[in-house]
Amino acid sequence: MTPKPSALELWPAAASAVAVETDYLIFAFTVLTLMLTVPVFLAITWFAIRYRDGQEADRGTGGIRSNLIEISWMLIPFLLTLIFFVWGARLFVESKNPPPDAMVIEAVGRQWMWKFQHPTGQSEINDLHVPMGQAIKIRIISQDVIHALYLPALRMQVAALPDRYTELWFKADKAGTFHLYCSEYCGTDHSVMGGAITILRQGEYQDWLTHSGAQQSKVAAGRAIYDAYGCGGCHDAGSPVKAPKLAGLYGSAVRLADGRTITADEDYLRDKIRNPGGSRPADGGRQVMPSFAGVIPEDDLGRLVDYIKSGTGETRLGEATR
Ligand code: HEC
Ligand SMILES: [Cu+2]
Repeated sequence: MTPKPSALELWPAAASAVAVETDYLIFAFTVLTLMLTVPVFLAITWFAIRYRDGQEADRGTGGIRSNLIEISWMLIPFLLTLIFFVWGARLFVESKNPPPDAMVIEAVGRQWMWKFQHPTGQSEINDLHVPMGQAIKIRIISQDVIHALYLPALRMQVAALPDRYTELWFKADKAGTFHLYCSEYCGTDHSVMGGAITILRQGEYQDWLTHSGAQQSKVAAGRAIYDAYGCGGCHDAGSPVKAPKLAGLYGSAVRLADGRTITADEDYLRDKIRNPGGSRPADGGRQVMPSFAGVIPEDDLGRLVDYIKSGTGETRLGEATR
């Protein structure tokens, strides 16, 4: 149920406070730019006519020489444009910093579709349903080439990169169905890679979740993948392989063999699963872990990472020898 493309959509609907503010910013900046350039163009045109070759006109300087004028024509436009720097920077920083309680939706882009997964396990393709009035963070990755998730009604866009998570967040305040696009040329069917984002009222979102058949919980889904690929054979307690334990790994500081210390974030977990020979932990023991690059599909990899992340809490991640 993709919304009909209505004419040119130069000014699409705005479905969040940030979207409305972005519009104000662009509008105000356009007006300022016009105020600063139109007089210059008019003056150029007027002078070109008035003082053209052969025209009898007084070409003397008029004797006006004022520092006040010189300084103010530079200082006033400078201060005016500085307002937009501060305003724009504030919006930018805000758009890069999701509130910690944001609901996380996973998105995987691939040729040529978007796959979304809700925190409760439901997933959908090319359609995205979100609740209104709640901060939502979309964590994005690509399974192949570079894509970009573009949500015009929220004035938000972010690249989906292979091998690296990016994110985008918003708080919608207007119910409705709006466009969702891939805005990075990504191959033959790029033009049809997209769908619709539907913003629902809280109750409706709960209904939607129920009707979309709550699948197994995300953690359970991750556990199933962990079992399917035999991770526990090395990482669980009692395994003969002295593989590092994964419980509590997420968010902890890992000392690497090359002396650096990094925080085990999502990218690190993902990298280790795909390329265990890469950044090696100092106390990893013998490197016998096989690479799972190209073996575990991207959405399963996301679930696996989530499972390891959850290991700080309630789940029974392999407690192992280290
Ligand atoms: C054959 C044994 C084996 C299997 C199977 C295995 N691993 Fe490993 N894993 C290891 C070893 C050994 C290390 C330490 C690697 C090093 O020192 O670089 C490791 C390291 C890791 C790390 C980094 C740990 C740290 O402390 O920095 C993660 C994350 C990880 N494995 C996840 C997985 C997942 C998920 C699976 C299943 C898809 C898996 N492993 C399957 C042996 C294994
Ligand atoms: Cu694409």
